[in-house]
Order: sequence, then C-alpha cells, then structure tokens
Amino acid sequence: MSNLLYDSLFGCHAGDAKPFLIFADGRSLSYDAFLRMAARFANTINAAGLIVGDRLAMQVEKSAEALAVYAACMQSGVIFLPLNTAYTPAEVEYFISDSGARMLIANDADSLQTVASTHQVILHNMAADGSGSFTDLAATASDIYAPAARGGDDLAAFLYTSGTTGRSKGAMLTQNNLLSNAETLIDEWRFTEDDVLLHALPIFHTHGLFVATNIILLARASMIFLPKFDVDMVFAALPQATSMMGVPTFYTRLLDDQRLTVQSTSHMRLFVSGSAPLLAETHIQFSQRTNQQILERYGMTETNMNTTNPYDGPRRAGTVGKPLAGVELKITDPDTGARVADGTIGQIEVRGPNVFVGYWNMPEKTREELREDGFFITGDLGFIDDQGYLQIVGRNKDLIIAGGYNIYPKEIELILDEQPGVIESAVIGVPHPDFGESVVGILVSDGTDSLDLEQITESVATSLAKFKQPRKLIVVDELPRNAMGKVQKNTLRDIYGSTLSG
Ligand code: MCA
Ligand code: AMP
Repeated sequence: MSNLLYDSLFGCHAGDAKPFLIFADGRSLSYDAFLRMAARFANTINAAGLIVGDRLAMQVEKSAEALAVYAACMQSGVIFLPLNTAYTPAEVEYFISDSGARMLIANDADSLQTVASTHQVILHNMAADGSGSFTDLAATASDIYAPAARGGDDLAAFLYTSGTTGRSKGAMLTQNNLLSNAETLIDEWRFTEDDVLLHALPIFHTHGLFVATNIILLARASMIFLPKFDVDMVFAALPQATSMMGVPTFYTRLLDDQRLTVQSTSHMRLFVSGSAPLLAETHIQFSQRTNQQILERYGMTETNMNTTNPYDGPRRAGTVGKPLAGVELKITDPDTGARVADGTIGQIEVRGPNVFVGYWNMPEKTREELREDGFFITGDLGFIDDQGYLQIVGRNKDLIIAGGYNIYPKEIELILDEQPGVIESAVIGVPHPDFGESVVGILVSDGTDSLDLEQITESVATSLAKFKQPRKLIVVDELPRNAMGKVQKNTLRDIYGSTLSG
C-alpha cells in the first residue's frame, strides 16, 4: 500500500543511520531512530482508537518526539493539527471543538482536563524533553508499522488561521499541497544532502513545520534542532550550519549582536526570511555586515509558499521575488476581480498545487476566498514591478503580524467590547522595534467609572495568548469614523503609531 507523503518524506529513509536531528548539546538522532519512534507513535495512536481521517491536536514544546507525532500522523493517515504553545485553554477549546479532534497531546495537560472531558478527547501530556504519558505508552509499542494507504488528494493537516470575523478557520491541507511545495522549494533553494539547516522556528506553523522540516526530509539533509530562537544558541550552532530560515525578528536580533560578521557567516550558503515583511533596511544592513543577501519569500498558511527571490540572480530588498514553478499569481482589482496591469496595486491571488482545499466546516468562507477557478484571494495587496518581482505594499485584511505570528484585531475587539465600562473598541497594529508590529487597544468608555484598565488586562490574559494581548490600552471619547460609519483605523494608526517604538 502506498502513502504518497509518508513514503516520499519519511519512509524512504528507513534504515538510514544519517543524523536527521542534531541537538544543541551535540547529540543527534538518526533518520532510522526517528522513524522507529514515529512507528511506535503510529501504533499507539491506532491502539487508542484513532483511524484514518481522525484529527489529532498537539500543543507541545519543540522536541524530536513532537516531530515524530507529525510523522506518525502522516503514517497512520490521521490528520495532524498543531497548536501554538502560547494559546490559552479557552483558545484550545475552540480548536478542539471545531475540529472534532479525538486526541490531544499537550505540554500542560493539567490545564486542559476540563476541555478534554467536555469534548471527550483522549488527553496525553508531553513535556519539553519529549517525556510524558504519550511517550510512556508508546515505549512498549512495536516499531514496525505499515503506512495507511493515502494519496495526494487526501488530507494531511489542519492549520488554524485567525479570521476577520474573530473565528479561526481550519485550513485543510492535502498531502499534495505539502509535497508539491517541498519539491519545488528544494529545487529553488538548492537543498541537498550536504545541507545542515539551523532550525530555530516553532514547529506548530507552516514555516518551521512544512517549509523547513519537509525540505530537509526530502533532501535527506540534517537540521540543528534548537528548542527556540535564542541568539546565543544560534551563534553557538552557526559554525555547523549551512543554511537558516527565520522571520524578520530573527534577523534584526542577529544584527543587534556584534558576533554577526562576515567571518561568522562566510560558510553559510543561504539565509531565508518570511512570514512577515522584511524591512529593506534590514536586508541592506545584513548584507553590509555579512556579505550575505537574505533571500525573502512569501507564503501563507492556506497556500504554503507562493513566491521567492532567486537563488541565482538579484535578491532585491523590499520584494518577495517571483512565483514558484507551478504557481500562478495575478494582481486583481478588489472590487471587480479583474486582472490589473503590471505596476498597478491590487489584491494578490494565487493558484497551484500548493493551494489548500478549503476551510473545515466553513463552506461560505471557503467560497469567499477560494474562487471556483482555483485562485485564492490572499488578502495581501501588491504589484508586479518592472522586473517582474512582486512587491507587497499592504493588506486588504485587518491583520497584525507580530514576530511572525498573525493576530486578527476582531478577535481581541470582541473580548474588549464585553468588558465593563467599554462601549466599543478598536485594535490596531503599531510599529514595534523587535516584533515589527504589536497590538494597541483603543477603548471608548461608557462615561461611568466602571472601566478598569487593570481588570481588563487581567481578563484579556485569561482568554488570549500572550502575543495577542494589547501591549497598551488607551481610552478615548470616540473612534474616528468615515461617512459610512466605518472606524478609520488608518487615522488611529497615525495618531498612536509611535506608542510602542523606542
Ligand atoms: C513572544 N512574545 C511575542 C511574540 N513571541 N509577542 C508578540 N509577538 C511574538 N511573536 C511575547 C512573549 O510571550 C513575551 O512576553 C514577550 O513577548 C517577549 O518574549 P521573547 O522572549 O522576547 O520572545 P521569544 O520567545 O524570543 O519569541 C520571539 C520570536 C518568536 C523568536 C520572534 O515569536 C518566534 O519564533 N516567532 C516565529 C513565528 C513563526 O514561526 N511564524 C511563522 C508562521 P512576556 O515577556 O510579557 O511574558 S507561518 C506563516 O506566517 C506563513 C505561512 C509564512 O509565510 O511563513
Ligand atoms: P499566515 O496566515 O500566518 O500564514 O500568514 C500569512 C501572511 O503573512 C500573508 O498573508 C502575508 O500578509 C504575510 N507574509 C508572509 N510572508 C511575507 C513576506 N515575505 N512579506 C510580507 N508579508 C508576508
């Protein structure tokens, strides 16, 4: 029986003693040992009653074991649903209930007991070192597992992405979405088995999980698997690496460190940036300090990667390059959907084998964003410049990106609006020196003295992940509106734009 994604990424490495993961302390884990662990996990998942097409949610710190749960899901045909470790139990509850997940593996399982019992989910814990009830159970399971038969159109993963309505949407990704993108990127970025990728990204998002990990698996390369991005750990690991992928905050933090020099990076063949706009200034400073041109690319959870600057050829600061092989990209008028001329700003639409198949249980949302002809409306605004490169100039969606994490203001506004003494609220993204953007909440008081900023801050903290919580709350008499009554967030950004800088 064949399982396209599993066979292509994982199964082909059976028996291979080559290191797949290299840890900060110098230990390593071979491909073969990793696959044996994954097979034990797949047997454990099935023994718990999960079958092909069921969902398994995971909210754990980064470890080899966590990555092996991903492999085990691919092997057993169970749909993998990774969750940001910063999410609160209230946020996790939504994902569990919406997806109908049957198993939840969590770092902090104790805090999720109620969620698990309410939704009849099998709950296991997994600590940052990979130990816990799930790994214990798997210890005695067989390390032989015949992969479930799965093809390119079968679902591989659900990745939740926030929405403009405040309700997160589960993007359904097929085996072929993931495999086709990894195959293309390996060629575009010239990954080979000689590569050692410095992996400091989280593994619950597309960037660290699919882009970085799948490329390494497909190339039979190795990765230095750091628990998180930490400047000291990165400089310690850098001499062994050939390549690194990161969000812009990685690069600004490296630039702030004197150890970033031509010498310390001269052996590196590639630095990739994505998930948020890389300031042209950062690109230029990095190249002045290191002689290395960061390669910027553009992607989304729903589409994997869409465009990239060239490996050979000019990597132009402030641009995200050209469409990947097999990806069609057009710029359209947001009102009519008609294609606009090169040089004209419009909404970015993409089509190709990389594009997801829809949002779980949200056919209407799917229809709004994914056209019948297969083009996906990204919600990003940009234009094709005179050299055929895409330049992203803004967003047609109300979205904040902080340190590479997406934050939809609506989700926060819904919570702020419910607070005592608040009539209404507006949440905006303002420039932040480290995270690129960060969150500010503007509140309109009802005129009584029941509005209590401290209490609101506490209340928000129980509902929302830390990275979504406003860094500052400001009380105003009223919100600026246009003639249609729509809140003018641009005006708010103009007024409060420098609130968090400096
Ligand atoms: C941590 N904090 C944040 C963020 N991360 N706040 C806003 N935005 C963030 N991204 C909070 C912490 O809870 C902490 O709060 C305070 O900010 C400072 O934390 P610090 O220790 O400095 O943060 P860190 O642990 O060093 O993390 C920063 C980071 C990390 C390294 C930039 O956020 C990260 O690895 N980001 C990568 C995200 C990513 O992989 N995105 C890809 C999405 P306090 O001190 O008050 O407790 S995939 C995607 O977008 C598409 C597909 C694409 O194109 O790739
Ligand atoms: P996500 O929903 O987390 O996958 O984030 C996708 C969004 O991140 C895109 O729609 C863009 O707005 C943004 N993004 C990703 N890469 C880039 C980039 N290189 N430059 C600007 N924005 C980016």
